[in-house]
Order: sequence, then structure tokens, then C-alpha cells
Amino acid sequence: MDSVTAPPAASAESAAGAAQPAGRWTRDAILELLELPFADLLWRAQTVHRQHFDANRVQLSQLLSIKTGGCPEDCGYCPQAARYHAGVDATPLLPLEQVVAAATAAREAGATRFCMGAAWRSPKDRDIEQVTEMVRAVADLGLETCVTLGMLRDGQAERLKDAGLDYYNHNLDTAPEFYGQVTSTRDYQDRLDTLERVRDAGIHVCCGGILGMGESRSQRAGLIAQLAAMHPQPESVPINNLVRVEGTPLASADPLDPLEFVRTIAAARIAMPRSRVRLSAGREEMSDEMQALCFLAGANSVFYGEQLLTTPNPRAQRDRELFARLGMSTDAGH
Ligand code: SAM
Ligand code: DTB
Ligand code: SF4
Repeated sequence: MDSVTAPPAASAESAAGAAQPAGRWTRDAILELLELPFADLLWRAQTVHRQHFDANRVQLSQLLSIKTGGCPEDCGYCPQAARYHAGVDATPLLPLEQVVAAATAAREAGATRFCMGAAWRSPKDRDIEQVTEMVRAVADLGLETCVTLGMLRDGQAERLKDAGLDYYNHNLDTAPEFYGQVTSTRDYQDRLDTLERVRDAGIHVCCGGILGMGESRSQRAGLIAQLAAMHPQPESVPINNLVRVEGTPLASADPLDPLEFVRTIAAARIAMPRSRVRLSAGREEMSDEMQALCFLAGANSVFYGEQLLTTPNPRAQRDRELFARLGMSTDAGH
């Protein structure tokens, strides 16, 4: 490792050539990155990115809300929490045929991963049974599978793994000390416990957060440090820009400076060199130029298709035009 890529306190394990870099990216070390001159930070991120990925290639994941709204949790950013009035109607779990139809369309449009989200605090065993059928059917289409179902209990991750699940998404969302200001119906340790269950079951981990919730720069560094400290590091790291939905407590949060968002993507890339860093929610409000900077900073995946879970996302055609203008290709070769 040279001075560009080495974490500040690389452990003996990484020096010995472990598959996963085990350098200790402390919050202070991440903060130092975030405080670099913009060009220096982006150069470092590009250098790391190019050591591990084709910098002109982007992976496309398509989302589907398989169970929308009515959630008992109180996440301040989320339009699906039953207690807020964000105009989201609660619907039961989608029938299998509808899921298969959406996944087929996603594959036709060029997505390589299909992510199914449910507004549950924690799924019941009966729910898991139904989701495993969906996972099997989507995997049979040749797509990578991902689900995000809330907190898992003993044995549930194993059942999903047996069905062929590739990824489980469960976000840490923010720094530990800010978490309580965003959500009070569960704590950070609950999140870490589910992530451990997912990892122990042999499922790839998709774990990231949301920027623009009123957190400080140090708290953004704290989130990235938490993610980078996971061992192994998450294979996928979604970085969401808060979608400010009317009716949620965070509807009137001050928007984050777009360059600060780009900086945080760059820090994620440097601290997690082998992870897919996904430019996630919030693209609908981003300029093409900001998205281009995010790709330059090391983002190499997006949510694709005109809908996230309950909020809009750029249309596929518009994304394809953007990728063409940037000379980027996608994993599906489109
Ligand atoms: N209920 C499950 C859970 O909380 O883990 C799964 C679904 S939940 C909607 C998945 C993730 O979406 C959250 O962890 C959060 O990071 C993200 N999210 C939800 N609302 C958002 C918003 N308004 N803006 C950005 N990201 C959001
Ligand atoms: C993630 O980190 N972002 C996605 C996915 N994982 C599940 C969800 C974004 C949701 C944005 C708000 C909505 O559409 O409801
Ligand atoms: Fe429920 Fe997940 Fe939304 Fe929180 S983020 S309110 S747990 S759906």
C-alpha cells in the first residue's frame, strides 16, 4: 500500500495481506479526509477507486416496495411510519406474481440486482416464508437478490440464505450519538445485532446511511467510521441524501451542501476500497453535474428505475442518457 491508499493505522492483519483491509479508520481519520481540499480528496478517492474497480462502470439495483407503509417505528425521515401523515397508504404484502413481473421488467431495463423492501419493524416467521418464495423466484430470473425487512430474529437470516438471498440491506443511517435524535423505537445496538445475524448466516451485507438529517460533519465521519470498522466491511454501502417528505419530522431539514455530500462519498470510497458505494436516494433532486462528481468520488452503483420505495427516482431513460454522456457502461452491458 502506498501513502495514497493506506489507512492511517494499518493493523498487522492488513500488513500480512488479509483479503479485507483491516486498517482502523477512526472518526478523526475520516474527518481529516473530509477536511482536505476538494481536489486532493477526489484525487485520493479516484486513485483508490481505480485500484479496485473499472471507474467507468456502474451497477444498477432496482427497488420494489413489497409491503408499504403502516410501520410502527418512528424513524424521523421515513414516510412509511404509521404515526406520520405523509400520504402513504398501508398495503399488504404484494402477491408473488406482481413481484416477478416487476423483477422481469427491471432485468429487461438493465438492472442486475433486485431489492425488495418491507415496512416492518421485524418480520414474523410467516412473512419470512412468503419472502423466501419471492427470493427464489427473483433469483431464478438470474438477478442478484436483496431484501430489507427490518430487524431479524434467530434463524430468520438462515432461512433467507437457504432461499438463495444474496444481500440483506440494513442501514446504520448515522453516527451512534445522533441515532437517538432520528429514531427512538430501537437503538444502534439493535441494528448491529441484525447485521451480525446477516453476516453469520453467510449473506452479503448492504449497509449505509442517510446524509442531510441535520448531522454535523463529525457525525458524517462517525457514520463512515462505523461502516468501515465492520469486519468484513459491507459489500454494498448505500449513501442516501435525505428525501424530505412532507408530513415527516425531517421534512424541513436544511438541505446538505452538495459538495459535502460528494466529500462523504469520497471518504466512503477511501475507507471501504472494495465495497460498492451506491449513490442512493435523493438523485431526483441532484443535478447531472453533482451525480458526475459522485461517480468521480467513487460511487459505482445507483438505484435505477422511476421509483425508490415510496418516492420518485430519475427515469431509466434519463439515467441511460447520463451514463452515455459520461462514457459509463453498466454491469448488464447496456
Ligand atoms: N423497515 C426496514 C428498515 O428500516 O430497515 C426496511 C425499509 S427502510 C425504508 C430502508 C432504508 O431506507 C432506511 O434504513 C433508510 O436508510 C432509507 N430511507 C427511508 N426513508 C428515507 C428518506 N426519506 N430519505 C432517504 N433514505 C430513506
Ligand atoms: C437504502 O439505503 N435506500 C433505499 C433502500 N436502501 C431500501 C430506500 C430509500 C427510500 C427513500 C424513501 C422512499 O422512497 O420511501
Ligand atoms: Fe419503518 Fe423502516 Fe421506515 Fe423506519 S425506515 S419507519 S423501520 S419502514
